[in-house]
Amino acid sequence: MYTQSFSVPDDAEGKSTALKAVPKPLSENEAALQAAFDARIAADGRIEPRDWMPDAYRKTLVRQISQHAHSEIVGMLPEGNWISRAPSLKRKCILIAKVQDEAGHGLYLYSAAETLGTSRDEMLEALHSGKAKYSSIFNYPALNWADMGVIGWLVDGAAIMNQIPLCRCSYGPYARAMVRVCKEESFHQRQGYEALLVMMKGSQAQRDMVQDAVNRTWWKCLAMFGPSDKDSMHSSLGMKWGIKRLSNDDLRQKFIDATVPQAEVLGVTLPDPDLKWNAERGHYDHGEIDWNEFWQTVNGNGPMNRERLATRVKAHDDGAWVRDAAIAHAEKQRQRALKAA
Ligand code: FAQ
Repeated sequence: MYTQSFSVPDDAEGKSTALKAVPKPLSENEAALQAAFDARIAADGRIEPRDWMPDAYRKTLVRQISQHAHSEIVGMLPEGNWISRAPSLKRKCILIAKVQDEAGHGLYLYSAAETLGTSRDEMLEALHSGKAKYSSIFNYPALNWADMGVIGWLVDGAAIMNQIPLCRCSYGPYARAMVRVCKEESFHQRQGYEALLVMMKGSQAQRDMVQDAVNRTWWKCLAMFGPSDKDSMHSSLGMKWGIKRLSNDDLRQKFIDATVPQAEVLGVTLPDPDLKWNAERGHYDHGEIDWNEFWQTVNGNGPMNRERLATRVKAHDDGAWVRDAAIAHAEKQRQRALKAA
């Protein structure tokens, strides 16, 4: 349903514009480095960890990649809760594999952020103290088994739509991590859709469960793409630097256009009375997202924010012995290697 063949025009607006504001005058050497950076970005080249980069570019990447990593590992929690209640061995195996994949995505992303000079401990401390953000979608409860299918279909579907353009992000380690993540997310999306197709062929109670999960999740998924373009404070620099390739609203629209026909095949109703095909625009029109609720959730006051953070902190604390053991093992191996040398 979603593929990595999606491409972004090479003449994306504003991409070749050089950095506008520089806080203090640059030395001759810094000016040359800045010019080389600007030229690389303008030519759609990749920036690698050892390359010089402006502080603001580094900071933006650390912010976005670490938030993305946090979303992957907090995103394990709603599905992790359902592993013990999966309705069959097959569904349990699939769910375990999916949740494990999300941990792997977190790992690739933390590693990508580490290449920018931020330690894993610093990032986790920011998450656990509530300073760092993670995707709003994971602050809502998963109430029935159909939520597992809907998370795959809609949440992973929205995540892929946002992540495919990131495969062409200007920062090499982030772009490369995204290629693998998107391949795995594609499996996640398909398994969710397939689980829902099976439920929709089952009893009326199963169909009602699917519709209920769709009703609760649809609007939250649309909000995953972030505030509308006029309120998105980071978009213009993100686009200029080739980190973001498409705007929040454009990605949201692409997701809606791709998802409506899938909902029709599935036989569910998307809970938006204003959702209508607009032949003139060549897109679906849709209703307004409740931005007040979105910001409440982003700022820590959604239905599950406190519980998700408490569970994450407990998991981290409970895992201290594993980290200690891994460090002790690595030290033992280092000593052995030293002795043998
Ligand atoms: N939730 O100026 P913008 C997944 C914040 S992965 C919370 O538009 P930007 C896999 C934003 O950070 C899902 N906060 O910001 C999975 C900023 O706050 P700050 C995660 C949000 O960066 C599936 C402020 O609002 N994906 O689901 C949200 O240009 C199933 C202003 O926003 C990524 O992270 C939100 N929804 O655009 C796992 C993709 N939206 O930092 C398990 C990478 C915005 O100033 C199960 N990230 N904010 O404090 C991005 O593409 C971008 O960062 C955006 C936001 C598009 C999310």
